[in-house]
Amino acid sequence: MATAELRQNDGTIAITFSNGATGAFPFIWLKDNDPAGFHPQTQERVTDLTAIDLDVKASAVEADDSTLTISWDGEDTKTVYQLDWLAAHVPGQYAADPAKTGFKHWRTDLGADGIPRANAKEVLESDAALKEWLKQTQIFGYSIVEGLDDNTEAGMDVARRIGFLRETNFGVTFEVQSKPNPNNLAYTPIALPLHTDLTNQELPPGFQFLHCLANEAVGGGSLFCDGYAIAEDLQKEDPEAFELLSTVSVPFRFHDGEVDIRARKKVINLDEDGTIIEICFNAHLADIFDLEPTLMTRYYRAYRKYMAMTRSKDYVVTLKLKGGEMVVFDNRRVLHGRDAFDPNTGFRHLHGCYVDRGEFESRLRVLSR
Ligand code: AKG
Repeated sequence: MATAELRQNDGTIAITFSNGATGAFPFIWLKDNDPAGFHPQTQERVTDLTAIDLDVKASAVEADDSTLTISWDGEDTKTVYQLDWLAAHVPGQYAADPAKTGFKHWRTDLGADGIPRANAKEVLESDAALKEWLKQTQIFGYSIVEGLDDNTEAGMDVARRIGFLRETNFGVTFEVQSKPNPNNLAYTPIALPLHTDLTNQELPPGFQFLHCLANEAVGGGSLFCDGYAIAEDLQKEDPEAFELLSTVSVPFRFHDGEVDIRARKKVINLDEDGTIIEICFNAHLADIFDLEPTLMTRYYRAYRKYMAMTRSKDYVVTLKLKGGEMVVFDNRRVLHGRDAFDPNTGFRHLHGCYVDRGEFESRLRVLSR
């Protein structure tokens, strides 16, 4: 049986739930979350917060096995809350989120053999397989789907199992192959050092899908590293470099005959708790740095250090994708690159698309219902 105590001095109701857990619920929060204030069909909040007095006061409270009933000062109506719902939303504690799987930061200890793998047919046909694959991809930041049919729709169909595709100036899907008149270094045969894509975008795409249709040329191996693991190690080894990369933004730009897309980004992005939540690193898209000279020199040292770490054998996992395999990775965490290849020795063709983190996480939540 839960117990509830009215605390007029700090404007809260203190609840001790039947399992011993406790929580303090501010009056204004309780009013804002009155169950009657949510649309019965859409579950969206329809309460108008400005219609509630900021100093609203509860005058009495009563708990039984499953509900908490509040009487409000100066009002005739009472509000009834489910205790289970209150227990799941204790202020100061993040509500459980099935999309937040946690991350395993990896270095070369994981190796190419340690990359999570999934079968395309299973992911297409089974929600359980889809969920497990998404979880592993989220935890490690990358995975390989194998057994794809030999056509450009096959990988995109797997991506659409998650959600809609993120369109960019390169299209809804894109062909990574050596092309005449390329507008992007990916469409040449030259080596691409480790990078995250489209750091010049206001919101760089979340998950990237590269379906290998052919990889017959000499060269063309793939490289990956965990940008979070590198940032974590940098923080320990070189706090000044970490501080600069996580507080100073620099300009990124992509421009061709059609577009001129620019954004300022920090290389290492943290949430309000200091947890690493995003890496933006792309030497090809880095625009002309415009920092004040003293800061510029310090920044270059930090930026170059992160770059050097992305080249270190301590972090880089290499593999050569085979036809029928698709690598999937969190583009805002895992850096990718490739070795140069010789297009005269064979055909190389990857078909790509993106799905943003929001769609990915939403699918994980819906599959966890
Ligand atoms: C990209 O499309 O951003 C690439 O880095 C291409 C990767 C590859 O060709 O393996």
